[in-house]
Amino acid sequence: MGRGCALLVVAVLCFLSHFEGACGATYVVGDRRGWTFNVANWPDRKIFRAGDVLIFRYNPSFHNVVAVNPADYRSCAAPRASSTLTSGNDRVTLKRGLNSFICTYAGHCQAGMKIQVSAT
Ligand SMILES: [Cu+2]
Repeated sequence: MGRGCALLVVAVLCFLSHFEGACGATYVVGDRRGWTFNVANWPDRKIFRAGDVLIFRYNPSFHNVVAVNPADYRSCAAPRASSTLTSGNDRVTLKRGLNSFICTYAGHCQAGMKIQVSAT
């Protein structure tokens, strides 16, 4: 099979199954500022797809990343059992639908350290 055909097959697989990692775009949350306060509007006017990867860059001494449901996103709360990302350079693959993340350090989410991304 020729190279062009192989590329087409990959493209079709991506389209059909949102192949994790193989095809998705990668975004650094907050761009140069990284994962920090007032980042909540960073997703505006961007188009995200399931399988795209978000990279959260931050100082792990002061911040973290917790995936939450939409209600907890609005109220800036996270269930105690939530798994918390703490590496300072965390990669998260988006799933279809709403993907919501907050920092659970006191007051940070309320200060806009939260993002909600809708992936198609
Ligand atoms: Cu924080």
